[in-house]
Order: sequence, then structure tokens, then C-alpha cells
Amino acid sequence: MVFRKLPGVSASGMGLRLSQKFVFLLFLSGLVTLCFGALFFLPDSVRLKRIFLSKSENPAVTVGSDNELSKKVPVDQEHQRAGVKGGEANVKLKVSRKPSVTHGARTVERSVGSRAQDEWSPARAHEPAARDERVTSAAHNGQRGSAFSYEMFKKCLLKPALGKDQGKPSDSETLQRREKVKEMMKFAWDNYKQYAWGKNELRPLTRNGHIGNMFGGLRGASIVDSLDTLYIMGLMEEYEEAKEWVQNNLDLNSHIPTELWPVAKPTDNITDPGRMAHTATNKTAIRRPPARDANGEASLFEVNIRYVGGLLSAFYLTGAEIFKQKVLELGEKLLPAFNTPTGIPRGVINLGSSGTSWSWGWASAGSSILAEFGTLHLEFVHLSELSGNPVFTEKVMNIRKLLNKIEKPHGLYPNFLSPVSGNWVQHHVSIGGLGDSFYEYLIKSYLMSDKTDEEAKKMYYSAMEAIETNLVQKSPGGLTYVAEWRGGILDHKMGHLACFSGGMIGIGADDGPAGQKQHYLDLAAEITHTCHESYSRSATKLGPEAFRFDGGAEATATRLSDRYYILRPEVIESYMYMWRLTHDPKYREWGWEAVEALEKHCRVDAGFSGIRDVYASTVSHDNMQQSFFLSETLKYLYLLFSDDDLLPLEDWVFNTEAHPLPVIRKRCLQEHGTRQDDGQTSLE
Ligand code: DMJ
Repeated sequence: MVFRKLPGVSASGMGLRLSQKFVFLLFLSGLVTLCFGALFFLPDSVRLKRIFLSKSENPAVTVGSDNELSKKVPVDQEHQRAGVKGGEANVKLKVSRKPSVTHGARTVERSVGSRAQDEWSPARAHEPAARDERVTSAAHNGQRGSAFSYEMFKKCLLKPALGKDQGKPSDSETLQRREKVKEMMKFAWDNYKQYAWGKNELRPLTRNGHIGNMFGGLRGASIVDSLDTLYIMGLMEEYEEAKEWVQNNLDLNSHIPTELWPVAKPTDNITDPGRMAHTATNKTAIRRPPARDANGEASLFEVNIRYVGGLLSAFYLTGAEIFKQKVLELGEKLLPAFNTPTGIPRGVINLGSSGTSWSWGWASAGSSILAEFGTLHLEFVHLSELSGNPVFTEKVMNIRKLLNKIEKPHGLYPNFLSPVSGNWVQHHVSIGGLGDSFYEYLIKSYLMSDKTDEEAKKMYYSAMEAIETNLVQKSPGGLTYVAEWRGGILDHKMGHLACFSGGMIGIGADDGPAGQKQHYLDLAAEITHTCHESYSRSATKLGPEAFRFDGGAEATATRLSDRYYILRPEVIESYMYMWRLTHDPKYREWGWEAVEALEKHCRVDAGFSGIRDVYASTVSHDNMQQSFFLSETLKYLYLLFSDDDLLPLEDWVFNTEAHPLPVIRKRCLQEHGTRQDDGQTSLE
């Protein structure tokens, strides 16, 4: 049409010869194909979706389609993908400040993803729905509807939580060792109280508090993380102080003046999977958030495992209502993180009213991290238990369904997934940082469900099979280790974080395929042994952040940047489980070696500190008493030197921050009428 109007140009084709026309057409069609193809192959294909989805298209979607909690959720929310520049996992330490979710717009971004994605009906939650959820949850929160009865819940435990005599061991040496661990806890706590009270963590060398950038406006991470440890150790005065702080000072709506916004420094942690800040160090400072984000951005994962986990276990252990109130309030604040096209949450959430969320700037192409979105299940199921509101369980079941259906390379779960398309973003697989606690939560979901969650069980044992086939290796020196996998190529490295897997494989040994129990117990023992070797081959008898099995190395760090130890618990965690499962005295001996090393190298005048090089006999301290030292490292040591009836494993599973959560015995709870519905009295 346009051509005809050109003066002097014939309609037959602007005077071009046939061959020229052909070349021109070829060029044109190539150009069109290229543009069109580019739209499809762009990660998350936002533009394409905008073009091809009509503004009025508001598909109803099914939440957790094949479970009993299914319900329809309409969608009227536009989700915009952040303009995050992709980068490999451990490249840059920054948060993309551009919100991935924009509220108020009208269209929806839909996945053009994989086959698995097409079959699967994800929750596409949206802000109005999230508001409704909040209202619903408040309604469930004891005001009307179902009310959780703590007394009835206790009747469904098989044994008293604290045992006959608080787990006091009968032999005097073990008792003395346990007392030593209790003294360490008191020392760590007293110094935190004196120098950092109300801040997130203690800086023991400079004797001040650390706020960091993981918890948004939340404070007191060490207090919330310590509640249950203080309680089970019988440090009751300290527990009461902690409880009072939660009651009066744990502000879930705190606003930070923008000028006080922390800028990440080289040694700050950002999020734990891989403790990216420590490894990724340190190259990029975090920019201040926009002024409107007064509540700051928090890691969904860290807030969940430390605050939600800490408050839940404090409630279940003590029955103090304040913990329940706080945790339900906090749980609701986390719900907007799930407002993505797939329901897979992004890593960073604004805890304020905006409810916006972001992907970590360092995560490949705006992806979410397996160990982050895969480590919500235990806590969210308990939030539903306590509130009577199924929304929390729906959110995590939705994640589960997607992961179950998506195609997995060699049966393995890569660490990066797009929350928009629901597809894997790159094929890095690890049972250490970025992947670790996802596997842990599969087996623990099964155990916490009183062994009724068959889906979790199946997923766990299939994942284990794939891990054994593809990742488990034997070193020339005979050490068993779990390597990492990068698109089919093995990286012969094991992170300290991966050392939790000895304990995990141990607790999963009972319920695997027939005849596999001993095999799993052996594997668990071998991995725990390797992790112990990583400790005993260092000058300090503490283990490095990562150790290798190549270039002649056997369970030692070869890179300077892998030599630090930040008071992590994973190796001791495996000792504790292996002790409970086998009662082999070597695990208590190994635990005691760790106590001695901590005392010698990490104890300073005002608390405990991580060290920069486990191979240097004159240590340099990193000036940080991590909250997980109080929550996990010292708790696992205390349990290692206690009788098994302190928090018996038949009744309790530990979340990934070592906060004990009770097994949910649905039938028993129903029989005892744990829930009082709509004002009716309980059955007992
Ligand atoms: C803890 O916050 C949790 O154990 C998490 O799962 C991984 N790492 C730290 C401690 O190392």
C-alpha cells in the first residue's frame, strides 16, 4: 500500500529485479524472525507477554491444584520484572532496587514457559487477594473461627518436650561438658546484652551492635534466635528478658530513617544460602533504597528461618501467647512476596505496606534461589496450624507442586529458578549453599507431617537418588564427599554448609526404599567423617568455609577466600544427629574437640567471633557473633551432651536455624479437639 503512493514507482515493485526482490524479502523475513525470536528467548519474556496478553485477560488460576486446599484466585495485577542484569551466582553482591512487582496496574504477565509449567496451574496472587488474606487471617487469629488450643496440642506429643530431667546426662563427664556449653551460651548472651541489646548481632571486638541488611526494619535477631536455646538450657532469667523484649520491643512495623539505611560492607551477610556476602564478597556495596521504602528490604528466607522459626518454637515450647501473636502478624507481612506469576517468591521483600519484592541482584537473570523459596515449608505449615488460615500452607504447597512437576536435569534440582516463567535459569546444582535446606525441608516436611506427606517423601528420596548418582564422590584418600554440578561438570568442592547433609541423610535413613536403611546410615556417617576431617586437618581444628578434593587437596581449602569460619553449626549439627542415631561415642568426642577449638580461637573478651583463616595458628577475628551461633551451634552442642529425651526426635523437627517445631499429628489433634471452631467448646 505504501509503495503505490510513491511517485514514479511502479506497483510491480519499485523497479527492482526479481532476484533483488527475493534478496530483499529474504532479508525482511530474517529480520522479522530475529525480532520475534528475541522476544521468546529473552529471559522471562516480559515484552512478549505484554504484547500477547490482552489487558482484560484475567485468568482464574488454581492454587495447589491437586491438593485439598485448591481454590480459584482471580488475577488483576500486573507483575513487572525487575531490570536486573543477570550474573552468575557468586559474582556480585547487590540487590536490584527496581521492584519486580508493581501494584495497581492491570495486566498480567504470563509464563510462556516449559511443558511442566504449561501443565501446572500456579497461584497468581495479587495485592487485593493478599489484603483479603490478611483480613481472613486476622479473623482466624483467635477472635472468631478456629482457635488453636495449646493444652490440647501438648496432649498429642508422645513425650514431654524437655524430657524427664531436662535431658540431664547421667555420666559426670558429659554433664560437665554440657555445663561448659551452657556457660558459653551465657557468655555470648551476656555480652550481646551488654553491648548490642536490641541490635541484630554483637560485634565482640568493637563491643557494639550490628544491624546488617537481612532483616529490613526488624531488630533483635539474636534475641529471637536465642529464645528456645535459653529455654531448653534452663537459663530462665535470660529467657524472661528475651521474652519481655519481644513483648515490648519487637516492632514489626518499624521505620528506619532513610539516612540510617545500612550500606552493605564487605563483611556483611546478605542472605545465607552460600552466605553470598562472605563468598561473593564484597565487591559491590549495596545502594541505599529509595526513600519511600522506609521499612527496608528483608531476606524472606532469613526472616522466615530466624524470626518466624524462632517465634514459632518459642510458642510451642512455652505456650506464651505473645509469641503466637507476633509470629502470625509477621507471617502475614511475608505473604506479598508470593505475588509473582508463578507464586514462587522473590528473595527480597519490603516488610512495609507496599509489599513489593525483588530478586537478589546477584541471582541469575532475576531468578529466585532454591534454598530460599524451598525453605519455607515447615514454618508456613505451622502458621496455618496456629492461625487456622490455610493460606500459608497454600503458598508453600504451590511451590512444591511446581518443583514436583518441572523437568529436572538428571533428576537434579538446579539452584536458580525464574519466579516469572517457572523455568530453571541455569544448571548449577549444590547440596551446599543455594540448594542445601531445600532438601532438608523435603525430608523434614515428611517427618513433621507424622509421615503422611507422601509427596515430600517421594521428592526427597528421588532427589537423594539423583544426588548419589551424580554428585557423591570418593576421594583418592577414601573420603566420601558431595561435589557440586555445573551443567554436567563436577566441581570437586564441598562447602561447610553442605555438612548438614550427614545429619539429614541420617534422619532420612529409616523411611527410604526397602533395604536402604543401612546404606543411608553409612553414607551419613561417611559424610560426617569427611566434614570432621575438614576440621581436624586445620591448625585451629575448625573447618573452612569450603574444602576441595582436587589438585591433591583432600578436605582442605585451597583458596584464600575459602579459609574463614564464621561460627557455623553444620558440622556439629551432623554430630548431634549421628549421636542420636548411633550413640557412637566418637560424635561426642568430635563435638568436644569443637568446643575446645571455639574456646581457644573464637572466644574473645566480649563474646565469640568468627575467624578469617582456620589454617593460621595466630587467628584474626572477623568481629561478628552471628545469631545462628546462639540459635544453632550452641544448641546442637548442648543437645549432643544431653540425653535423647530433651526434644525427642519423634516429636520435634528442627528448622534450618535449629528451631524445634512439633510433629503435627492430625488425627490426634482432631480427636483431642485442638481446634475450637466458631465458639464451640473443645471435645475435652
Ligand atoms: C543458618 O542461618 C542456617 O542454618 C541456614 O540454613 C544456613 N546457614 C546458617 C548457618 O550457617
